[in-house]
Amino acid sequence: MTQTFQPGDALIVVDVQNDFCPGGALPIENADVVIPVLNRWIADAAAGVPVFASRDWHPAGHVSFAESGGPWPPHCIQDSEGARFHPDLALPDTAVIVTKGVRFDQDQNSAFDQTGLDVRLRDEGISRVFIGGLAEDVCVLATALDARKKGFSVTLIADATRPVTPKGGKEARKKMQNAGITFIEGE
Ligand code: VGL
Ligand code: ZN
Repeated sequence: MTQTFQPGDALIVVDVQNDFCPGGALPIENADVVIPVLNRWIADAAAGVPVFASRDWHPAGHVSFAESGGPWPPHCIQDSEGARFHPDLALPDTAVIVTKGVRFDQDQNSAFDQTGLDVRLRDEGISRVFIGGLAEDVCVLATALDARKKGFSVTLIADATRPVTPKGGKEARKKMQNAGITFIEGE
């Protein structure tokens, strides 16, 4: 690790769910590569740094699905196998689950979008968040930008995230850089 946690930090693991991994409904290339990296950060957080894990959790026929005019194939349908966290992700029992994408009328890419996560983090005295997970150009991007907007310091764990497309990943990094987000490698 090039950097370790300090008091006031939290780890946010974004949408490491079966459907975003190889073999899933919306697979991201090399998505599973992020898991061992995240597991090292999760282990490091055991010293007392809270871990938050967001999950995409859509009702059947969600507005973001192609069948409803949205951009994505059906994925992360509530209670389905594809919506489960990847079995290799070593989330602690104390991990706080942040559920999003449940609205019938709009998508929620950010873990901060109408979840109250910012309030929860402030209540816990958190001022800096480390973010990794899937996908870099969709939900990780939206979550990281929102975290900045809410006033948190944000560090992206660069080798703990993968984009849907390489081009999207490049653009996402630019946007995050412009927003004052710091990038580090996970190991
Ligand atoms: C996501 C596409 C659709 C993500 C969620 O978690 O990045 N991507 N829904
Ligand atoms: Zn989704």
